[in-house]
Amino acid sequence: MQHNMRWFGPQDAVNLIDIKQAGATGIVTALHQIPVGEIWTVEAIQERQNLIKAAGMEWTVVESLPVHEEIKRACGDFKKYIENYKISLRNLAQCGIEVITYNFMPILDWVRTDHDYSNADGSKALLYNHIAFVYFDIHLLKRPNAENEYTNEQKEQALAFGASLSTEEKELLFKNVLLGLPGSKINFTAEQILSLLDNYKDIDDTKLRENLIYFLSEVAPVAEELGLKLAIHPDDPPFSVMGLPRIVCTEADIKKIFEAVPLNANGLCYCTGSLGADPNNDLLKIIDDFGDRIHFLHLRNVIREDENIFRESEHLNGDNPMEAVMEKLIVLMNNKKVSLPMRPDHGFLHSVEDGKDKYPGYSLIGRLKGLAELRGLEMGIQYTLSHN
Ligand code: CS2
Ligand code: MN
Repeated sequence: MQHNMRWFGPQDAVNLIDIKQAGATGIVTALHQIPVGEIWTVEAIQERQNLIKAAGMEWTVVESLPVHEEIKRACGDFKKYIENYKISLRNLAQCGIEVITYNFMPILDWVRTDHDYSNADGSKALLYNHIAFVYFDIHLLKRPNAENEYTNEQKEQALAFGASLSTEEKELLFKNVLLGLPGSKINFTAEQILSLLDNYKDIDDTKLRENLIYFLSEVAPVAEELGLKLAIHPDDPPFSVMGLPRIVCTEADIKKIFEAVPLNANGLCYCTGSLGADPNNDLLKIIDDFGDRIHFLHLRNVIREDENIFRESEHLNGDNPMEAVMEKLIVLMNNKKVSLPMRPDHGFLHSVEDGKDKYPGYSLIGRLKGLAELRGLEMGIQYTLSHN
């Protein structure tokens, strides 16, 4: 397994040297400064690559080469953006970067209602509470139609939840949900999000899937020819939010995507945290069924408190069977004689870094701990397997 950490680039408060000292050999990053849809030039890629090389590591995975909203909606200049995407892929291949992560979630990336959930030891974690989300959707965002999409019980619970919040807590909830895209620190405003949501009013799951398949039928052959591996990130949370279509939530969703464009380059970012938030997803079966198409690993854990709440937990302590996942991944890699890139995904915010300017989920210490634990688990399993 190849050990990586995400770095948001020169604007990241975490330095490359700290990532190196945390034990990572590879960096997962993106050119966040380039507007979505524009071409990543060889010069811009090499500039970032050189920074990483100078710190003694390698840029192993792109996360993400983002997909323009017009591609997701198949409208406007989407054909031009797909051509740009292909050029960026060619440029990345020219620079020797092989794994490209992306997602096909409309408008937002991951959604949490609480970015500062306090664990018993005082460290902080990201949490999603569906009742808080319902309150946000109906009473704070006031999305037209939201009322009709929830059950009476959910609406009552949401009202009671809202009544328990102070004005500041309501503002924080609003801000947490409408966090900008990874690498950006700009939150969406209500006006912005409502107008973006309106763009999706005629796009259901079937249509969004068609648009993804069209995109993949264009870019996956190019990736295949260039020896690149595309890795779609599952939706997080793995269900619809704000009435938006969602198409990468379950094993059945992944199967449809793989069958529609049957090329190895059309692969998965196996994110145990995102998939594991849905108890119906069998993480082990997904490896059994799609092992060949898993090109990148996001290893993290969640605790599903009840049907409404999940929160991020210690990497080896939660509802995901991490030991079994790790063993299966090692067997897969040993059989295929490959070393897949992995990163610990999110980590806790420990007190020592609290108050410092961090991207939520991307503190250094929390991820360092996750990486160290995962490496230890990997080494132990590898040792046991090779001595049996
Ligand atoms: C990441 C995602 O921070 C995270 O949870 O796993 O934001 C991921 O980078 C994107 O969805 C991939 O396109
Ligand atoms: Mn992930």
